[in-house]
Amino acid sequence: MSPARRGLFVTFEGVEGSGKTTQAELLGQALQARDAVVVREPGGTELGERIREVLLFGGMEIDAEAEMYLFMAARSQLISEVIRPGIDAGQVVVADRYPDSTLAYQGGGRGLATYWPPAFPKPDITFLLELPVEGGRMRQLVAGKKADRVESEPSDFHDRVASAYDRLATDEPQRFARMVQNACGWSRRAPPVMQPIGTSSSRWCRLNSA
Ligand code: Z5A
Repeated sequence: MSPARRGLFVTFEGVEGSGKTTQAELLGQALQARDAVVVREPGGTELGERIREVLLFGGMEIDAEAEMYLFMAARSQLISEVIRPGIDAGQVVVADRYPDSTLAYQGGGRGLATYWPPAFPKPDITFLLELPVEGGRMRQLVAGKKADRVESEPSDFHDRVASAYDRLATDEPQRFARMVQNACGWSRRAPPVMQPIGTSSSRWCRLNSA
């Protein structure tokens, strides 16, 4: 992280259809006064958009390691063209997916040994939209969205992706804000509450506070 850094870097993560694009755009609009820039992955640059086309809709077999490095190559270009200059210029940069996606999909989903390259800046905050896998898939069906190459993977792949996200958020609670959806919209998942002994009606607590 450069010492000249003045902006804010926010990322959205989650399984397909969880609402990342919707929320990233809404946040970008709400922060227009801070000259917010919203980017998506893979994509956001000419090179990145071409890699996106190859990775998601190219219709070819792609080796799992090659896939991982293509996602990283698109990201590297996005960082150098948009993310780092934006942060250094004091902008709010909002990214719809970032390296956590590679850790979850290629690491968790495909079982590859992957990593966060040290040169890739860390976000100030990462919103993890925790919608069940089936819920996200249903939304995509309702919206009539054509499944891309990764979305077409079987449901156990997407379950492993969701588990990997869970581990990532557990490992870095300072960076991740885990968001759950209820009738009123998205809200932050409350941390586990430690109840003082004696205030609980459970048998275990009553026995232990006696
Ligand atoms: N991938 C990877 O494997 N490794 C990587 O490193 C990276 C990506 C970066 C492309 O991602 C694929 O690449 C993706 C992961 C993989 N494949 N999968 N799975 P993408 O970001 O382009 O696509 P996506 O994440 O799978 O799906 P998406 O279409 O972008 O979904 P989303 O952004 O999470 O949701 P959305 O577009 O905002 O909303 C989906 C629908 O739900 C839409 O019709 C909305 O109107 C609706 N919606 C949104 N919010 C709500 C609420 N609150 N209530 C009801 N309906 C809602």
